[in-house]
Amino acid sequence: MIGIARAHTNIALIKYWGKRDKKLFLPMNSSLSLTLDAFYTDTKVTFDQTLTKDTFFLNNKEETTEKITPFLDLFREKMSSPRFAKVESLNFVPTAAGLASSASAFAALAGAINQASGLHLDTQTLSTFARRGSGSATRSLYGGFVEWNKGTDSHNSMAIPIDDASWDIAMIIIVVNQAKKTISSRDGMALTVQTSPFYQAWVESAEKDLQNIKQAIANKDFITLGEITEFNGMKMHGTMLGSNPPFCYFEPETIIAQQAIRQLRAEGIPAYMTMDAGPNVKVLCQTSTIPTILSHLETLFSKDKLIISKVGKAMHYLTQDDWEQSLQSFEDTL
Ligand code: 2P0
Repeated sequence: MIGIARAHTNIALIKYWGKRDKKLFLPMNSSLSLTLDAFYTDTKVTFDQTLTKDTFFLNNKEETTEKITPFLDLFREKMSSPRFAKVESLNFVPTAAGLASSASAFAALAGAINQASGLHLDTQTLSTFARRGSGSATRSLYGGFVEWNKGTDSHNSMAIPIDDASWDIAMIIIVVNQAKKTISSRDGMALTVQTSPFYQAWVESAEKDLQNIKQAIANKDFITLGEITEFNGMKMHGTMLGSNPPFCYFEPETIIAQQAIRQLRAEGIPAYMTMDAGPNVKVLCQTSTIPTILSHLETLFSKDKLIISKVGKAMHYLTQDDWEQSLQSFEDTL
């Protein structure tokens, strides 16, 4: 009863910001993301009848199972002979990237449990389980452009693969600050839903953005894709400025990065930005323009603050040999 899976992280182009059901992780609006190749989590799950409790090792270090055990329970409810599990995870999302890893973490965990349990859930059903660990994990079950349809209930609030994004799409992450954020996205979105007078307008506008971005993807229209991405991300941050008390994730260097992207566009380079619950700036661009964009950004940021990612694949299962290799490459990065 062993399962091993890899899932990549994702960056939302149409953001998820607000829950209509906190327990079931049902979102207020549907969202859409790009799965990234550069950042992923490998997870091995072993159900073992000799264990007397769950255990969890993250990057070879034992951690609390307070988030893992309730997640395992969702699957154990369906298993004919539920057992405790040993969970081992290797996070290839460098702390230096300043990116949250909960999306790849819960998508990989869902995959590994699925294989170890023998439940053989299909990928869409699995995405509804990943959602219960962290909303953004819903989208990390698939590669390329992925929609998280908000659905009407817990069974159909799920991921839908939209396009494999194999048309010159890439992302550059500008690392402004890698420190842990002071307001978690979970708390930030809850405060926004409760207090921001802009929130209802956000929900309505995000649904329109989603329809428009899906059309742009269908047309492989990079400019429209980028314009909607930037418009949607900025609106999400606008709802936070209208919260009570107001809050903002931008830092001075966030603004410098934003100005650099606008400057690139003024020079005719198509590059568009999006920011999440933190100060880092993610630049949606075309693979072919990466050298030009980098040479401009390197005048403002050191090279180690600029991380390039191509498009990532769907969650997939790994062999024991793959796992040994992951352990080795993790050791090598230390
Ligand atoms: C997103 N974010 O769509 C949005 C945009 C951050 C800003 O999903 O409470 O860690 O675990 O469901 O998924 C980050 O929030 O929150 C997030 P929970 P999650 O990517």
